[in-house]
Amino acid sequence: MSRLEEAKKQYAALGIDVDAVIETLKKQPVSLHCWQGDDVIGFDHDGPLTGGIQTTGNYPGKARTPEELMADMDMVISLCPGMKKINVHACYAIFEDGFVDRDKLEPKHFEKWVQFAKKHGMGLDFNPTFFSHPMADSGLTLSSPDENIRNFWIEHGKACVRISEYFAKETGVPCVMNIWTGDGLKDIPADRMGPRVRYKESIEAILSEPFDKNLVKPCVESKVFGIGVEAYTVGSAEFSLTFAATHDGCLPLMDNGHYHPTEVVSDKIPALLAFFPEIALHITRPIRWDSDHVVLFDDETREMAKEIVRCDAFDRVYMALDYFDASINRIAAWTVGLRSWQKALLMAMLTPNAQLKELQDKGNYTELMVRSEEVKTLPFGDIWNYYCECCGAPVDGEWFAQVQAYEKDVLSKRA
Ligand code: RNT
Ligand code: ZN
Repeated sequence: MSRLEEAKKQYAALGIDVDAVIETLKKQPVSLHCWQGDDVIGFDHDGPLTGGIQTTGNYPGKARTPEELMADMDMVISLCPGMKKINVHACYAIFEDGFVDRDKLEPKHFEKWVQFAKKHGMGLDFNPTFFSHPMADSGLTLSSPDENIRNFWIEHGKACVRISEYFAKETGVPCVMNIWTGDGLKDIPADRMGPRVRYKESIEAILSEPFDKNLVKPCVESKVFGIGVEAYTVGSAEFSLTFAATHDGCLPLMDNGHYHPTEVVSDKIPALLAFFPEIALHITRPIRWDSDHVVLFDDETREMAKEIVRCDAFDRVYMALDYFDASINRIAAWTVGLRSWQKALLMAMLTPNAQLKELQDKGNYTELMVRSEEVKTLPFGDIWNYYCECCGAPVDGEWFAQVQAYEKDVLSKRA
């Protein structure tokens, strides 16, 4: 018996049909963020990354043009199993007939992204970019006390709603449009509520732009703090969650880098699913602060995946990656993160969840611990390799050589 057959047999003994798992998993879209390829810069400005987020490192080979970025994404897509979507930020607009500012963006500025998504048969997600722009220099955008600034960003948000709907219509896949701003203050505020009320009204103004709720899925992403915004974040967890809960069609988006260090998003997923029809995730790896490190196959990543699977919520959770590491080969960073999330999902599905739940419900906590521990050493690696093969993706041990060759032939030539 081959290793694969032996492994399948072991899972079958636990009531798990490996082939059925693979058939299901390979149809679940994971949104691949375009911003790992160029350190969250984009194509619409020359200035630095702002908004309380930062990339560190200057590993050679970052993408400088849409063509380079898309070529790099082609590579990542080919190296990872599973279905993908492409996640684009508004600052990645491509101007072929002249620059326009963010409040004037149109679908045509993203036509190349649509072509790229269509080439791969994928959907697109979208994000207004409320940072890295002169109108964001005060640190406040949608919550600014300056009406001109607020209106500029509201117009940007509305333009993004229209672009999101265009994405959905073109690709035939709903577009998740995530609203995140770095709005906040470095030091103790004298007014915590004023900015939040303005933020609320601004998001409401953006969402007053007409759109089809089946095509565009607006989200609000919360955050606990940012660099230079240590004392106060306008879009806190309570703000964002309550906004989503009180605005029909708006989803909460949890980024697992955006909570206090002992909080875990794995525990928040089922809490939100008890109330919201749909939720969205940014999957990242926090270290001490919102560090946006590359996702690994670590305990909390696995726990988050488990909750999606155990809650039977693939059709209710929009999964997107969000990290940016400029200190290592960016293609490898992207690939490790996406493969890790795929591993976590596969392992979650290769867990006898129904049996473990029954042990919990019967109060059989001793056996629950024993069985949960035994699952950890099942021959997961054989099934992972099989899943990669089924998806036409390289197995572990085979893909990195391709990245090294690409670095030598392509990335190292980018001055
Ligand atoms: C920042 C948020 C946000 C960004 C992207 C680029 O802390 O996580 O989602 O990472 O919009
Ligand atoms: Zn995020």
